Amino acid sequence: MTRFPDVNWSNVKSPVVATTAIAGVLGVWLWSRWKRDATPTAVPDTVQLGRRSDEITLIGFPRVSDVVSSCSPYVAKVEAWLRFVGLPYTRKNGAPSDSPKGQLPVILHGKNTIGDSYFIIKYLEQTYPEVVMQASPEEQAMSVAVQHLVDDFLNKGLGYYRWVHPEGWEGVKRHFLKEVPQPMRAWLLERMRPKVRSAMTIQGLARHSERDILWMLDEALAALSAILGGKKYILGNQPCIADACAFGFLDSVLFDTECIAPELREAAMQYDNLVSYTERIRCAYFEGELTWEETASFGS
Ligand SMILES: N[C@@H](CCC(=O)N[C@@H](CS)C(=O)NCC(=O)O)C(=O)O
Repeated sequence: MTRFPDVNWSNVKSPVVATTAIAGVLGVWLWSRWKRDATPTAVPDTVQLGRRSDEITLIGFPRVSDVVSSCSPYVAKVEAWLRFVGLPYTRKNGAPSDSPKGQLPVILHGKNTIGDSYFIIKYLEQTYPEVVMQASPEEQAMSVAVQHLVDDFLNKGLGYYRWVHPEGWEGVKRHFLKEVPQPMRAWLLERMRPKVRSAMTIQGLARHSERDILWMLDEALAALSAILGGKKYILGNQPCIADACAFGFLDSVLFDTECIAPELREAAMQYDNLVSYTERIRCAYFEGELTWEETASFGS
C-alpha cells in the first residue's frame, strides 16, 4: 500500500487556510460582479406603464459650478425634458447604485424604478401620452439623429475633457462627491477614473490624440449649430427631446468652468447660436435657479 509522506501540518495549515480564504473572497467578489453585470432587468422598460397619479422622483448628481441641473448631462437632459413638457417632479441626489442599471439618472414612479435617460423619457411618454410631441417623420428622424449625436458622441467628449484630461481631472478632484468625507472621497474618485478611461478606450475616443479628439468634437458642434440655425429650438418653436439632450450637454460645457478642461468650452463658444440657445433655455425653464452672473456677455 502506498504510504503518503508525513506532513507537518503546523507548517502547512496557515498558508492553506489563508489561500483558501483569499480564493473564497475573490470568488465571491468575482461572482457578485459577474451577477451584477450579467443580470438583465426583469421587465423591459419599453413595456412598463406607470400609474398616472404616482409622483415622479428624479435621482441625479449634485450640481457643480454654475450648471443649472447636474454635472451629468444625462440627468440634466431628463430634468430639462420634464420641464419642457411640464410634468411635476421631485429632484433628489443619489448614487449610481440607486439605479437598476448602475448609472444615473433614474426615476422612481410608484412601484417602478426606471434607469437610463432614453428609457425614462420613453416610459413617461407611454404613461402620459399627452406630452408626446407631434412631429412629422422627417422631424422625428432629425430628433433621433441629434439625440444620438449628443448622447453617444458629444457627451463622451465631455467625459474625456472632465475625467481624462488633466485639467478637468484636477477640477473633478476638487468638486465632485463633496458630500463624501476624505479620504474616502479621493479613494472613490481615483477608482472611478480608470473605469471611465477604459470605457472611453473601448468606445474608441481615448485612443486618439487630444488634437484629433477636439477636431472631431468641433465638427459635431458645427453640425449641431447648423441644425439649430436661426431657429428657437431644434424643430422650431417648441422644445423636443433632442433639445433636452443638447441642453444637458451645452449647459455643462458652457457653465461648468471648474471641472471641464477649457478647450471644449472654447470650441463651443465659437457658435453664437448654441450659446444663446443654452442661455434661452436656462432663462425659460430654470429661472430663479440661475447663479451665474455673466449672462449679458453670452451670445445675443
Ligand atoms: N445611457 C445612460 C448614460 C448615463 C450615464 O452615463 N451616467 C453616468 C454619469 S454621466 C453614471 O452614472 N456613471 C456612473 C457609472 O457608470 O458607474 C443614460 O442615457 O442615462
